[in-house]
Amino acid sequence: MLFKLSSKFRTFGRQKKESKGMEEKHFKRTLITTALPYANGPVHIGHLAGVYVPADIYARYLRLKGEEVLMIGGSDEHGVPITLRAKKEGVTPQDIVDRYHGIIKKSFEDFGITFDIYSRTTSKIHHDLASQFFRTLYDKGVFIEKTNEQYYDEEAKQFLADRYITGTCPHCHNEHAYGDQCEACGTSLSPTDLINPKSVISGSAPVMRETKHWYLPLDKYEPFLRHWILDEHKEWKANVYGQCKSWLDLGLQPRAVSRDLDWGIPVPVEGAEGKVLYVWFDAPIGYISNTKELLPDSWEKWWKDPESRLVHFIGKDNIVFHCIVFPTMLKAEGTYNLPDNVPANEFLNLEGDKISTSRNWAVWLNEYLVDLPDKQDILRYVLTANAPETKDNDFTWKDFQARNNNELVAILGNFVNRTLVLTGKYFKNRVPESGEWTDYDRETWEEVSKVRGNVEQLLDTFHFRDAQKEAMNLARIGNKYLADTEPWSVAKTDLGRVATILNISLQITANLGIVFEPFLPFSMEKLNRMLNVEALGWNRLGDKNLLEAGHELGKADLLFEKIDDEIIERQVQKLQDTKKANEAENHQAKPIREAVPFDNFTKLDIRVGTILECSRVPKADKLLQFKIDDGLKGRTIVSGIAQHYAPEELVGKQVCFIANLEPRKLKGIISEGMILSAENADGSLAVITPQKMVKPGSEIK
Ligand code: B3M
Ligand code: ZN
Repeated sequence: MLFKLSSKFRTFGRQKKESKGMEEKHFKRTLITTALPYANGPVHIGHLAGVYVPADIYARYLRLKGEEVLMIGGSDEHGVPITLRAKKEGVTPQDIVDRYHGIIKKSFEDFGITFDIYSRTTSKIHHDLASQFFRTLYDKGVFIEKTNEQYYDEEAKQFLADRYITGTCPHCHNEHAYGDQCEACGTSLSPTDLINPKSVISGSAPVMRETKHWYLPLDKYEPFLRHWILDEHKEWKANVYGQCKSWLDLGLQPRAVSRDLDWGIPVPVEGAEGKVLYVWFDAPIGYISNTKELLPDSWEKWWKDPESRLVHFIGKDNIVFHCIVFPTMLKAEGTYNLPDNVPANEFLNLEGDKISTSRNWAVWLNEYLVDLPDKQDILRYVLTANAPETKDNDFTWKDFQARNNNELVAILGNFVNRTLVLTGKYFKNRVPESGEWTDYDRETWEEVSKVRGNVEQLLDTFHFRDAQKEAMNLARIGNKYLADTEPWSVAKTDLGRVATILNISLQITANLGIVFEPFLPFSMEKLNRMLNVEALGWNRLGDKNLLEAGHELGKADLLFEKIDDEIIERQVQKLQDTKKANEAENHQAKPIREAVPFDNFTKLDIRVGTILECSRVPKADKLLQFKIDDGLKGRTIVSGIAQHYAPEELVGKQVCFIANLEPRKLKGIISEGMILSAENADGSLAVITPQKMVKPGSEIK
């Protein structure tokens, strides 16, 4: 492949000015890596939108063009969050990663993410390679060794990683802040900032103790990084370039690449017992290990040959590690290529809120496919149409429905369907022979033939949403062509002309099958079956003779179906239930009201009574009517608890009631008092009963 840097700059703002004088680079092959998700939970739409769908579109596009491509993925199985989760569940970290690695891998397969390998960082190949990588840098004298003081749990006899310490946030006084961050106010913290620090393991107050670690001296590499990124990679996305620039402008500090932890890759030097490589040191090496696992004999050419191009797909929170830390490691090692591009995305929110694993605020990929089976492409489409490429974006179920119904069904599906149905009707399902083209036909084809260049330019510069829009534009051109030429009316007088119109429409349809393959692989496979063709390569995109006259088509079927309100409402309800459950969990008791004199209390006559009868009040869905044995002549009370109890549940139970409230008329019934109940966080009510049976009429004091 000939990859011309200068040609990409022509259209895109910032790069354009600064492209002068830059050399053209020639690459033979592209190595695509995707961030390794932590194996401590399933993957959700945020992962898919930010990393895996764009990477997959890109990989499929390059493969369709016949280029040499590898797409490398895997699970990140080290790090503190995994050990914390294991501890919480009372299982081993290995149990956790085994469980989620399987779930994550399957979700990616189900969504058609075409990894050449999806492996894991607990593999032996990875442990060996990461260990060797550290040792090479160590032997070269790259690291600084430093001893400093860190929190230590004397009961558990171990040093505490930042996440293993909780305490009060010095900024907002949230009592459950972590040693690295307060999730209530979002401030980054270090463990020593916490007021009243506590160990998550034993609950005891940690003490300071000396410990030795190895540091990567990022500061020494700053001049190299400044030049390599700020001068040589001005074509990087503005959000990525900008974040790198602000890190560099703040000045880089040495970063510890080891941790005191018993889960991870042991630090391979003497005197490092109980220490492992920091997860962010080993994880990116996972890209290399997984390539090596896939291609034991030829992996090096993908990583070291200057004609191999490295592209990292990641989310914005990983930018510093992929643009600054990992390149420094690679540079220090000395034999590897540096990334050519890092097209990081911003974040996807869900219905206006930040996606969160711990709050269960997400659309989980495995659950999506249970609720909406076979609808992978719709999600791929919506996530690309709404991709957080330049800023955070929001996923809503309403938008999901609208994009399916108004775009996939009404534009793409509709054009394909009309074309195939008309061909079935007028030409027995065979591609009709085209007659002479009119000026309008030629104009239409001119529009069609622009699509390829536009899509390519957008994909080459990682503008996936616009590229997909441009692909959809081809279906729009098709719809307009059918609407303008009206083959159904022309059929009454000139079947020869209809043949030309449908030939052109079918060629557009076959072109759609090519241009949409990277975006909607499942549906395009279906379309190819309907056209009775094998997948056509990218290089034929724009060809007006993809389908030969006389070629018999397959069976026409709907490419996409409308999604009803009901299905969307169910998904929205699911999220509302989550929100309610979260609110109930976070519910804080209301503050106590103003103090009252003791007399005010003694004025109230609160008694215990036994329920003799209970029935619903007609035409009042909240009210129950009670007959209560109050130890005297008995009384009637009406109470608004019908949504929380069935009448028969309560008969025979004892309740507490205010006996001297002035009687009130409710729905025509005189209520002589009020039954006491407690309101739960979720709004449900529980009537108050004495802890043991007492004589009806007993006073509450
Ligand atoms: N596991 C963090 C994340 O999932 C981390 C990425 C590693 S990429 C080498 O966001
Ligand atoms: Zn705080």
